[in-house]
Amino acid sequence: MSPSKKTSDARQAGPASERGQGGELHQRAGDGEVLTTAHGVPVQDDQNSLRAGERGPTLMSDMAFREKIFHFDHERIPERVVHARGYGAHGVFESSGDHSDITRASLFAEKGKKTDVFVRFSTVAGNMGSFDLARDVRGFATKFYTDEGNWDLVGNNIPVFFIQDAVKFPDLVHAVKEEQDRGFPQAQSAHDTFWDFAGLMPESTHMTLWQMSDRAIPRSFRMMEGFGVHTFRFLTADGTSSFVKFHWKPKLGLQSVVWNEALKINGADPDFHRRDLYDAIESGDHPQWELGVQVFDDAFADEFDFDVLDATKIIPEELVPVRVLGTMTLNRTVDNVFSETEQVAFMTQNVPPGIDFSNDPLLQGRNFSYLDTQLKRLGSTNFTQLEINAPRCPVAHFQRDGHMQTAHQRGRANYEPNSFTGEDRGPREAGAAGHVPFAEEVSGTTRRIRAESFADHYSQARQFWVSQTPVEQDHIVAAYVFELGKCEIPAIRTQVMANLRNVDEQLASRVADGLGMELPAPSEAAVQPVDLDPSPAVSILGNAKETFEGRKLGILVGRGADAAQVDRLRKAVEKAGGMTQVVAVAVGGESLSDGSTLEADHAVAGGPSVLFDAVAILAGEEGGQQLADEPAARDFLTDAFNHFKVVGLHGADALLAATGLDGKTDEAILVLGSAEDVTSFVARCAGPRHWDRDITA
Ligand code: HDD
Repeated sequence: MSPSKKTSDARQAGPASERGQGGELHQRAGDGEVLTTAHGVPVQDDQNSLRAGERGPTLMSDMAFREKIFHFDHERIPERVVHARGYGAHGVFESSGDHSDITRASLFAEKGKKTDVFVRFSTVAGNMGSFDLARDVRGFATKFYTDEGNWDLVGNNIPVFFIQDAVKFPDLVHAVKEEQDRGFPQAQSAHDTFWDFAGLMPESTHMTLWQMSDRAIPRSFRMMEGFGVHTFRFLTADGTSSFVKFHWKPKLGLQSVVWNEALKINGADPDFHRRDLYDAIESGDHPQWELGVQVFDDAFADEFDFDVLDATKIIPEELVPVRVLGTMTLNRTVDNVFSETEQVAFMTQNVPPGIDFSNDPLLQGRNFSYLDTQLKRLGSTNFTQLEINAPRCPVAHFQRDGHMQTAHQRGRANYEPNSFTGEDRGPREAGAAGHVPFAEEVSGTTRRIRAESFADHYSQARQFWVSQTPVEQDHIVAAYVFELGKCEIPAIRTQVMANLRNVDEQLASRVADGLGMELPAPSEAAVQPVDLDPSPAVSILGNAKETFEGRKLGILVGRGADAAQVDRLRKAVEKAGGMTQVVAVAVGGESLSDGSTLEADHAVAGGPSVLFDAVAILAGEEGGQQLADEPAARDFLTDAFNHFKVVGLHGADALLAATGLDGKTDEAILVLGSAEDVTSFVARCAGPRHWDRDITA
């Protein structure tokens, strides 16, 4: 036996799927046919506890009952202090080439090289049982099981952060979570304490613009970008270093919902994002992202307008384009949410050889924090042995014992150096083959200080604002109005508005108008903001992809709807890479023109149009009036209209009249009478929402 094997943890080899197949490592319900206790003793009767006499007390000798309740009483572990609500999936990363010119990280060594991954998406502020479509940042954490150890890229869907120094993280999180004296609001930043903190911390202004944009209400995890946020380092085999910023780009492009829609989705389907990911993967529609890096050197860092160690700043892609390193595909849902998604432990400090840290003070603080939190959550230093966290390469060390030790660490020596040989010797350090940190010269006086180069808090916020399309700007204004409108203390609004005046006068006055307040004087800026060139890459709508791939059409059918047309629609959407669901007045289905009955996926009362990217309403002979008489069907159309969606209609005159929308047709409200109509409708669905629609009239 090799030394490394001898001292290895038990569960190192092969992907989880292979390891699980023998059944030795994890139990599945159904592995055995007989119900047993945790100790394997067959259970006689699981319906009745053991009692003395028919109506007498339960007996302490009923160990099966005692054990069952004991385990149940201890099922919960602490939820994550942030990012508590998350959803995970397995997948694979495939390198697009040999990237050894910039990093020796083995996963990027050759074209086609595959590395298993596990991804957990999350909201930040809400508790585990909160809803998916909160206005919030989304976590995008990826564990790469590389052949030189696990790499955790623990990022967000927004490329900047609220604070520059990790010492402020507990304050930020306390401010955004439920207020301590009342226990609400849940899963939202729209309350006094968050905006109080944000207003008093001008460095958060840039991120609040992103947070007020549609980035914070994504249509799907599959349709959002991810960012490593910080500047990291890459190191080549000869020790040459460059700075990098990580980017995930979804193959499906970026899509968001509108705010009124988000509010309604949270009621209609609080699990909207997790269901979407689950359904997509289970149906074989595996989402993909390209992983890329912006690579730059010290010379660029020195001449860039901002400090590359400041996590409240981006480096515009127009200045440093993203170099693609490979593609990630998520192709497998979890077997058990607790075992995998809940117990997965991401830590920024997990990097393999070839990847290293910069001195970003936020990153440095994170590297300290994540290990701590795993012990708190998972309860043992041996959390690395859980299948979801265990590396899939040899593991060999002299760390021993601890709660829930599952590895049988063999051999005699449990220390080094030692003079044993063979099986008793244990592993030795790797030297240059190990994780060699970047050799950086460090000097300076010990001080608690924020560098001057971190002082400009507004210029990039302004750059973000001017890089948005007018529609996106409208949404940002509306979001500030909504959020600040929820603050009860006027002085808090005033402070935020004073900061916004340093971002853009038009933005500030539009928000002030919306709030019905006077504009305060601008706050004093440590550094006067400057006008930077716009960065079109940060706009969602400006970069929209013309496709219906991965999206969903809701078909509301009325009694006697044209069966052939329903069929055509479903086929055309499928061909376009999308999916369809049928909605009817009753979930049992609806009778169609050919006498057949079409089963529905939703009754219209439970399947509102907010669940779909576009809708078609095929009313049919008797269905026109039937739908017009049904309040939920009227909402179905009205909401689709108000959310700027593409709508296809046939035989829906009575419904249009009942909703007051007759006479309000526009280019995104299409008639679905013929086969050709179906083709043009599905083509239009691939385009943008009809933002020009006048929903106020
Ligand atoms: Fe963090 C979780 C992302 C700053 C401390 N963070 C957590 C998760 C993500 C991020 C995606 C969830 C991981 C999962 O799904 O399990 N965090 C970020 C980003 C940050 C950031 C992109 C800034 C660029 N975080 C940050 C700071 C600190 C933390 C400055 C503390 C100093 N974060 C934590 C934590 C969490 C966490 C308390 C809670 C649960 C966990 O780690 O595993 O340690």
